[in-house]
Amino acid sequence: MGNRWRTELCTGKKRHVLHGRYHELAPNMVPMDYTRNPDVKLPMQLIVNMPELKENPFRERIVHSFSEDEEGSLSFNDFVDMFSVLSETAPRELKAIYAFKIYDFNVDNFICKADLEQTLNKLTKEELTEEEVSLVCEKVIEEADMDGDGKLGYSDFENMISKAPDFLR
Ligand SMILES: [Ca+2]
Ligand SMILES: [Ca+2]
Repeated sequence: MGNRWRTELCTGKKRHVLHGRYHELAPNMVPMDYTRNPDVKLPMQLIVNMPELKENPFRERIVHSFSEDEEGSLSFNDFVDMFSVLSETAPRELKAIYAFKIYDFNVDNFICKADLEQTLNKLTKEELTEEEVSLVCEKVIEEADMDGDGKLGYSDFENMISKAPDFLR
């Protein structure tokens, strides 16, 4: 993702507050002076324990979606991106792009039945039986899969969330 929306969504004061919080997570690693844009990344484990994420069943997927490495660690800019997209004022389209990344568990740019099953299991805290989950996911794919390849590409996904906006929360 480019920097355009980053600077639009998160400037000045907000960015300063986020820097304070980023610093707080690892005072020994994160310098207070960020004018030289130091090459610092904080491990996912520190970030998923923040109050905003701690209770979120998708916390690890969320952090991963904003990370540029395999481990899910976040630079300060990644961190700012994450809070910008999570904020209520983020554009819907941006939220949709990241929701797609978050639900794409095996990172193949499609949401297939297995991705949906993992999503649903997290959302329902495994209150449904395996069979029920399987049925619901089949149904969702059947209804949203516009090009009939049996899985959801991004445009199928957009179509699905326009009917079931809950997927964006
Ligand atoms: Ca996938
Ligand atoms: Ca499809």
